[in-house]
Amino acid sequence: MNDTRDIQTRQTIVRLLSSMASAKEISQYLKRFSQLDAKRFAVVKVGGAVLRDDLEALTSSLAFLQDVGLTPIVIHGAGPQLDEELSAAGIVKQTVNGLRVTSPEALAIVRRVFQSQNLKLVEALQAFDARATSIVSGVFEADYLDRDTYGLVGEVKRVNLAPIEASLRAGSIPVIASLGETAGGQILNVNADFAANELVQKLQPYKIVFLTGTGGLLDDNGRVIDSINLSTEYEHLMDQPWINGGMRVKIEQIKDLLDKLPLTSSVSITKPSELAKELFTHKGSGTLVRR
Ligand code: X2W
Repeated sequence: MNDTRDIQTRQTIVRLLSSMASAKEISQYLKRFSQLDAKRFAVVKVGGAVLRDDLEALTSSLAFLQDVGLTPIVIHGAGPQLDEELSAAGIVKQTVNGLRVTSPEALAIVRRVFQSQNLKLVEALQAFDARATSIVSGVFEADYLDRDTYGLVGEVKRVNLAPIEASLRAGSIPVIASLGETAGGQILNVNADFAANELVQKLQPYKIVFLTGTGGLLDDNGRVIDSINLSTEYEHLMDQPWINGGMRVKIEQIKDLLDKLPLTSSVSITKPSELAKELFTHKGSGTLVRR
């Protein structure tokens, strides 16, 4: 890190410290995170909408973590970008249970878009003087989910950590696209939340953060819900008419995920500009999901 950047970083830290919480509070978290095995710190899932609308905040928040000696593992989607590019190519969108039916001609576009979105984030991080490694293959071994229904869509069967571990050893942020590959070498389109869940189950990280455009789960007035406790509130929440389709799927997935994680792990949903606040303050930000 050069001197100017060093000073800028310190200034950023001081600004964050004074605006978010006491220095004592932040140091406590920093110490706890630093003591964890690098693989166990955090998995951050970035939705395609965040890459499109909030790249700068995302990049600076991730680079900040690296500045304080932490390396998050990033996995991203590209949903809105895929909608746009596929539609420009005249391919009509069809989804079943929230998953994109993917034909061979759509898959060619899916691969290209995933690669370009992945590079966009990696290059943005590097432009910020952060070290980041592009990983677009070799992590998710997959099988056809149901070829008749979905076409070239994958279900993750095995997660290969080798490329991620190599990146972490070099202190570089692994930036992973959610493409899968069959044993026979066929590339498949995998939903990024599903891929993130498989990755998290394998890594068992301390923090799991979903970065979304909404910055959390929203109540019926469109306000972010601070926290939900799934062991007591799940049934009640799912009965609410204002829980829409996308949110319903997300809550179901998070419940399923939390059941497979140690009690010390937590899942939260927030926006990129509040990532540091979420990680380093008692109050956190966005929606904390507990069980
Ligand atoms: C998703 C992959 C992208 C994704 C799709 O084609 O849209 C399937 O549906 P977000 O931005 O995280 O939603 N794949 C099979 O999940 O991106």
